[in-house]
Amino acid sequence: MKTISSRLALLSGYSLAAIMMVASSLASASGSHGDEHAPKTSIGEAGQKSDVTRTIEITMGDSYFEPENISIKKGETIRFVVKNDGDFVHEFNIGTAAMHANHQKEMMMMMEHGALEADKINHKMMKMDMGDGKSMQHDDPNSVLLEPSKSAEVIWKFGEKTKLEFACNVPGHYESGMMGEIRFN
Ligand SMILES: [Cu+2]
Repeated sequence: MKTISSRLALLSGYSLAAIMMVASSLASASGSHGDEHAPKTSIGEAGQKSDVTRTIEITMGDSYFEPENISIKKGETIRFVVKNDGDFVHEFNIGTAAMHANHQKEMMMMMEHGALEADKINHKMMKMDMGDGKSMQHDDPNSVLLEPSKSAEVIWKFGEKTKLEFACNVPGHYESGMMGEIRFN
């Protein structure tokens, strides 16, 4: 649901996210890193077009997903057709809560480096070598990052029953409610 309060929450989300970043880095320094390095098989894998059994349309707004939650079966290959109907950049990302938390830190860095702005993606900067042979480019098969009015597909094969979420990890958005449960049934 698009409400005035969710928009306000989004606008203040950037400074809030900065504070939360500090809090989470302190927490991870003293605690465990969770399952951020868990094998991909725990969340599933990139799916093949020929295995798709169902299409789920996902609409992203400022700052919500429609539908709010989704239900899938283990082993199912789903084609997600994701559309950004909002005025800001949004992400659709399949993962565990720990993976999302980790990715939020990366996205905060992208924003600090100017690779990601509130309403646009700086594609040139995304491709830049970060010094370790890696770039900030988003080409992971479990996610898509979209500018306003853009749409894209994610084909994903789910594995065994796990606790999964779909989420937007643009700074401030997850906290504003841009996450939903992926329920296995
Ligand atoms: Cu978002």
